Amino acid sequence: KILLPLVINTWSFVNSTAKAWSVLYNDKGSALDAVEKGCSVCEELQCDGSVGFGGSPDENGETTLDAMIMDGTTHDVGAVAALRRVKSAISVARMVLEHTTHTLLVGDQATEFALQMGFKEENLTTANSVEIHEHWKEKSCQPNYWKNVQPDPTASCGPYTPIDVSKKSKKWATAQEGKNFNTRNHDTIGMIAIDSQGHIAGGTSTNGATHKIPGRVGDSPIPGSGAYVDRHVGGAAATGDGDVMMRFMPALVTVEGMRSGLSPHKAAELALFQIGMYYPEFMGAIVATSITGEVGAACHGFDKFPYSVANPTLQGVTVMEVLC
Ligand code: SD4
Repeated sequence: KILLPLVINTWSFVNSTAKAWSVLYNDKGSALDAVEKGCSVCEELQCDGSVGFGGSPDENGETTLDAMIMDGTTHDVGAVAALRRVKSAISVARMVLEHTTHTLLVGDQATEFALQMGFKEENLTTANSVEIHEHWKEKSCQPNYWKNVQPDPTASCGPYTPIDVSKKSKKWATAQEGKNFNTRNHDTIGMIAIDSQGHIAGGTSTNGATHKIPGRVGDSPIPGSGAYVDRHVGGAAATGDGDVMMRFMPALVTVEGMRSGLSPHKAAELALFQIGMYYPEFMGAIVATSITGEVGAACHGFDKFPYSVANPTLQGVTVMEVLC
């Protein structure tokens, strides 16, 4: 049974899913447009503080962005990593796809490229990101990402302790409610869209890992890791501990699993299982869809993973959930 057009998206980022759905369904837009516009909504809304500006400050307090967009019809990819001072990471990635023969641009040079393409240079720091960074320094928490560094036993917070919720805005607190995911706040948007002609596209956008070592790039902008689409099979997108997950190319593994006959759910489960054999504690999740619109998801290392889907038989965007 064919259920197209389709959007599937990580977490409960329903505004993004709704935007992508409206591009496909109301505007009869392309899958690429749906992914770009859908993910852009999360960048503007700073979804969960983990997408877009003002979140996940690095050790120096700077927010940098990773994003990718992949066209399943042509197998073309555009991506940016450690993008500085430009807010619209996935749109810059789209420009890399449309206007260059490269796949990935990084750091300050990605910023220069964005400026050439007409994007605005802006400060990505906000009161919220300053607060997260200040809190981290104040409590003399150890850096999260150094090996062989013992946490200071006198520090009142360890590396993975969440920031003091009581001091946060109501909106922030609501966004965290019921969430039992990584306290490091790993909530990338990863989206797959298929238009009614069966053209598939995928994309990701994130501000990465909080307190990361400056220059760190996660899994999200890496094709096969953060997302992967294949016009003959389907697509998958990942979220979670990027440093670990990118060692296993889980989006590619999921798509290849589907190619060999697994359901989207089983294929995603297999991809995460392989990671778990090496890193039993890792936290991550995958959404997947076949090219005909059969969807599934899997997660590892926490309780349950919400994701959202839109297709013609669902009444608008529906949030689904899979147990880890
Ligand atoms: C990263 N994978 O940079 C991203 C963060 C993330 O859900 O997925 N959050 O590691």
